[in-house]
Amino acid sequence: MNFFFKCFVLTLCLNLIEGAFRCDYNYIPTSKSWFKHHVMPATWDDARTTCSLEGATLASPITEVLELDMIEIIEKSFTPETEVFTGIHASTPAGAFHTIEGIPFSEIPLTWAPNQPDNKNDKEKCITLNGKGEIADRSCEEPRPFICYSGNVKAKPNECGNHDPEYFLDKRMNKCYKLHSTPRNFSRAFLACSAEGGHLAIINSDLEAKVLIDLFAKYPAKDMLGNGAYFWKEVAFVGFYDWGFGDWKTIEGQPIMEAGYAKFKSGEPNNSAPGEKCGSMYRKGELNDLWCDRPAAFFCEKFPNIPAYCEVSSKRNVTNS
Ligand SMILES: *[C@@H]1O[C@H](CO)[C@@H](O)[C@H](O)[C@H]1NC(C)=O
Ligand SMILES: *[C@@H]1O[C@H](CO)[C@@H](O)[C@H](O)[C@H]1NC(C)=O
Ligand SMILES: *[C@@H]1O[C@H](CO)[C@@H](O)[C@H](O)[C@H]1NC(C)=O
Ligand SMILES: [Ca+2]
Ligand SMILES: [Ca+2]
Ligand SMILES: [Ca+2]
Repeated sequence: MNFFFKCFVLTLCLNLIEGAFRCDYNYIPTSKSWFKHHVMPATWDDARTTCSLEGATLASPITEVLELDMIEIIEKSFTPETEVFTGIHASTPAGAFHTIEGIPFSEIPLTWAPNQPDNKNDKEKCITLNGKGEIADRSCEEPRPFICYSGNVKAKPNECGNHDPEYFLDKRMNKCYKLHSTPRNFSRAFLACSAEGGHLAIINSDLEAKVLIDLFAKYPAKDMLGNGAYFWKEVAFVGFYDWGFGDWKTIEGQPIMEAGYAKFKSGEPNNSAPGEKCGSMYRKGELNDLWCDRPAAFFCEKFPNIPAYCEVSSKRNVTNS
């Protein structure tokens, strides 16, 4: 009788998904986090923005494991002396030093570099970390390399390959689109779309113009936050600009006529003072020239599978007895 109650010991080897994130990030098992180092130096605000648009956060050494991972990345990718921006800053109206996640400085175990902090010229509101594990207070405006980080995300990406509910897959074009209703100037709009794995939308057909018109209609002016005197809500940047004197080409250098859509509103382009060189679209789909340095809403376009998503799995033994 005992025989039937004898235990079976069965060891199964299971592949468990530990997490998934965009493939341009590397997974480091010690902190169970995803990292990407940006070699091109940027101001602190641009670094913070870039990480955020990539769906991540400007990395701060908030725990010892995270700090060790950051140090290793700095040593491998830069030099031990290189200082990267961390997410620790005092550049907001709130003043006191804290991480982007809101963790106060006093709760993070850190070692200052020699002679730091000195708040030189009362202008050093951002904290850097070097490959020796030392931090320093530095100007937020002086460009530096930086590291973006994401904790372990297990949720499956949406059909546009990210976790941004504002991106939607248009079945007619088989492309993903987003209207950014937080205004940016043209260069920052360009940056935002590429950080998301796409580009400023290039209108290649009447049908694609219709897709953008429909999307614009979902964002009535009254629902867009911001003072109308600074943020004109009837137009949004798209991917073309004036490469010379009225040489309207897409951001990829193709004349807009050849790209497939060149319907300017009557009276446009009018090169309104002090000069308009950047491409935008009115709510009804007609094109317009717009001031590059003034913030406006903007359209991004991307392939659903870019950036690619990578899964990491670990082997675990499950014992049944
Ligand atoms: C010229 O274009 C600007 C926007 O780009 C617009 O505000 C202005 O009304 C236009 N002027 C005329 C005369 O159409
Ligand atoms: C665009 O905006 C950023 C900050 O958001 C600013 O640093 C940059 O100088 C602006 N560019 C232009 C051409 O105005
Ligand atoms: C699982 O079992 C195999 C074979 O018995 C062993 O080699 C491996 O180290 C085990 N892995 C874990 C995570 O326990
Ligand atoms: Ca300093
Ligand atoms: Ca297109
Ligand atoms: Ca104009």
